[in-house]
Amino acid sequence: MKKKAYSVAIAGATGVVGREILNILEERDFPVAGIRLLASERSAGEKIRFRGKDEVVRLLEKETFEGVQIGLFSPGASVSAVYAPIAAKAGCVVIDNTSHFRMDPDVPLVVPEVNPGAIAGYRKKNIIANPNCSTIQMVVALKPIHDRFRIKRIVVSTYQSVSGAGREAMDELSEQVRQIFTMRSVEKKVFPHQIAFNCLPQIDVFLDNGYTREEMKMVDETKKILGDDSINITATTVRVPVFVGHSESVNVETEGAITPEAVKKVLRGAPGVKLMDDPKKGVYPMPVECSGRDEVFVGRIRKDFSVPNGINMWVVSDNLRKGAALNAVEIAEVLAKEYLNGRAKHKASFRV
Ligand code: NAP
Ligand code: 3JN
Repeated sequence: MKKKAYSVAIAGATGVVGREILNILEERDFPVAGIRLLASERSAGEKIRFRGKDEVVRLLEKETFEGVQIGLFSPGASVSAVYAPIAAKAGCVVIDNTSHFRMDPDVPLVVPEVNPGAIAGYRKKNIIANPNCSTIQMVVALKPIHDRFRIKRIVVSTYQSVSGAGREAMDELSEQVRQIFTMRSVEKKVFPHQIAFNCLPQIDVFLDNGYTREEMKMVDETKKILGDDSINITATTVRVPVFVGHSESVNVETEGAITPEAVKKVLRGAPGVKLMDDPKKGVYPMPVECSGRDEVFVGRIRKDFSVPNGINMWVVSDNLRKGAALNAVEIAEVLAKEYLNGRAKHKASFRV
């Protein structure tokens, strides 16, 4: 039987997340009947290649979503706040990569390996939220551990690459390295301090409680995705001079007795997880090896001797793929297969 195909819009198509979404739609042969690439007036008129054809980037406007069935959004939180409801009202199911709708009780926050059933809740607002990249990779690794040993407390520290902050942040790291090697003064536009050869213990703005917004996103989103408000979580998020791939040191304390061997056994067959754990042979996950890959890599699994039931581990994933674009496309795949198949409000009204 021929696969049903969908008209798809990408809002923020020229950004690092938008471009990765296009790559992944092609790679996974997502059934696209027609594609609409949307951005601001800065990029309108540019061309981006999709499936061997140059597609013109159009201005994101209120009228853009007529006849669109699935909208993959990454134009920034304030832009999604305005345009996602407009698209949703026009009958388009929006999968939004920004933080704007994540904690809305009427919007599901989904990682397909963890809570695919939550997708059904999209019907309330026609919007599904994609979690923050640091949250996604952590919950993919922790869900099987929570199911088996029941997590009481999580202490996480992140080492986040500059691509998490977008196109201009990547350019800033390259430029600062060049400036330093050519003895010029370092210019800063995106990050509050020099990022080249440095680590910044600040991602996003500081809140009144002393944490950054990125840290509180990890706390709040993890509870919502795991459906468990009782887990105690504390996070420290740090920007490091790596281009792609976020790393996390994750400490968990569990109700049930836990050993490194039992954790490895649980993670070995877990969806979306790849064990990379032979430290004496120098085998553990690192961003240079994990970027460009789809899995969440876990290594350095060891006992936390400071508590009766504790484990330490090291979790690495490609923040642009599983942390953003891939997770969004995987949500679209479940949505298309299990919810829209033959039941989308619109028939695809434009074709590539
Ligand atoms: P980026 O590389 O800076 O790209 C931003 C994109 O948004 C560009 O396509 C830009 O278009 C577009 N845009 C900006 N203002 C717009 C407007 N007024 N109307 C229409 N399009 C507009 O950033 P990125 O890394 O792709 O991230 C974009 C957003 O995705 C972030 O702000 C964040 O909310 C979300 N994000 C989520 C995760 C996650 O953890 N899941 C990770 C990274 C990012 P122009 O080319 O016209 O400027
Ligand atoms: O910095 C990172 O590594 C991830 C950043 C994600 C991000 C960047 C700007 C705005 C977000 C996000 O996804 O939470 C947002 C936002 O939508 O608030």
